[in-house]
Amino acid sequence: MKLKTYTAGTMAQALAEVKKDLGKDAVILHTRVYKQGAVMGVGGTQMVEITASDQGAAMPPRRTPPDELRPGPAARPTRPEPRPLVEPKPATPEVRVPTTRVDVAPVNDAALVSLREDLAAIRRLVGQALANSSNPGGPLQGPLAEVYARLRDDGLAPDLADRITAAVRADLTPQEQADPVRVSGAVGRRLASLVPCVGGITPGGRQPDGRPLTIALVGPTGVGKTTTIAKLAAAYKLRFAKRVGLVTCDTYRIAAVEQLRTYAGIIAVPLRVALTDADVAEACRGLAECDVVILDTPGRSQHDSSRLDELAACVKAAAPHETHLVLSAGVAPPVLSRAASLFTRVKPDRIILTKLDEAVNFGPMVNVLRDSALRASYFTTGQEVPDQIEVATPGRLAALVLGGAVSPVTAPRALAEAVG
Ligand SMILES: Nc1nc2c(ncn2[C@@H]2O[C@H](COP(=O)(O)OP(=O)(O)OP(=O)(O)O)[C@@H](O)[C@H]2O)c(=O)[nH]1
Ligand SMILES: [Mg+2]
Repeated sequence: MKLKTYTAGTMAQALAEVKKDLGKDAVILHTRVYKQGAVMGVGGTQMVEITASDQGAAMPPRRTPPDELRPGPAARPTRPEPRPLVEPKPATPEVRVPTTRVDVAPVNDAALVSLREDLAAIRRLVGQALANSSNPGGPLQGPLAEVYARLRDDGLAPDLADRITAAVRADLTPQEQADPVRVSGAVGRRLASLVPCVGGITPGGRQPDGRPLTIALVGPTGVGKTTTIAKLAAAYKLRFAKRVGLVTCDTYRIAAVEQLRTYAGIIAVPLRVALTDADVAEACRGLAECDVVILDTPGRSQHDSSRLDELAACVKAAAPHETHLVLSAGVAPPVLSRAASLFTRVKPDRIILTKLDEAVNFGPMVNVLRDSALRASYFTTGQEVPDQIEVATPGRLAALVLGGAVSPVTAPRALAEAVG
């Protein structure tokens, strides 16, 4: 199967390239529109990227799984399948799903250009309407209106967007407000000032109470707690040469202990498994010679309040110096804020945002930090251990809200290399 990516200035040009290269039976697997050369989401040239395959017809038919194999409501979301441009009809087990084909010709270039211009105009109008409806200083104009629309598009709370644009309007002269680069720079700085961050990895070692630095990670199921613990343990041990010990009280699933045991083995750090709260306290005492002790906890549904109380008791038994609430940036904004509010029972004092690489919008993360009054400690940007974790910084999240890339090219260096 031939799989290729095509880039062009318009959808029509990109489709024509696909057709020329792969023929008219080409199957579009993914399309993306992005701005090249944009400064924090402003300006730049719009580009269209298409990923296509030449063998749509060779793809096996999708079958509907029997009921017992279907994921239940608690199952983790799977990665989205390539989105066809034409949705196939619902399948039954007996019926073969027709292969999705895209007829790439004929394409009316002029119509597409005009459609794109109309969409851009609508976007500008909506941005201006939103800005005008709530801005006490009168209608926003030009680049400031455009950035305002971008902030709201990205899910930033209206009051925060208003506050930022009002401050920028007061900071810049009318001439400066006409300059997109100045405006996006000023908005980025104002936005960053709303992102509270811890600002560095806490040095391990004996704390004032005579115990090793003890860190607990708590959060909903599947957000990346165990993976992040492995990344932190590796950073403390490999980068800072600290003696690290791990404790887990996630004994509800055998696989959970095995997952952490595997990481502990690779990083070569001791692991203690605790069945009860008393075991947790005992395990921490047993690791008193370490510089850093990290507690892994079972994922808890935010809807299960009795289990949240159990979790709080388990964390209390470890008496951590830091309790990080781990939240996945890949979930819908209401889920994110509900989790943040319900986990207050466990008394977290900082937030780790994971799966930035899967996030669609970043504004909701700024909202959550503001609403929870907690500081961000780390961001994680992928599954790889020990990389793809970084110290959370205000500028990084602000740049993401304004359209920056999560990609490792622009990301700060991995924790294991960057700080120390
Ligand atoms: N894309 C992406 N995946 C991640 C990231 N961090 C962890 N994961 C993946 O998320 C999945 C769940 O990770 P775990 O570390 O097991 O999550 P957990 O919170 O310990 O899960 P439970 O113990 O079941 O509650 C795994 O497939 C990880 O590889 C990240 O930053 N980005
Ligand atoms: Mg886990």
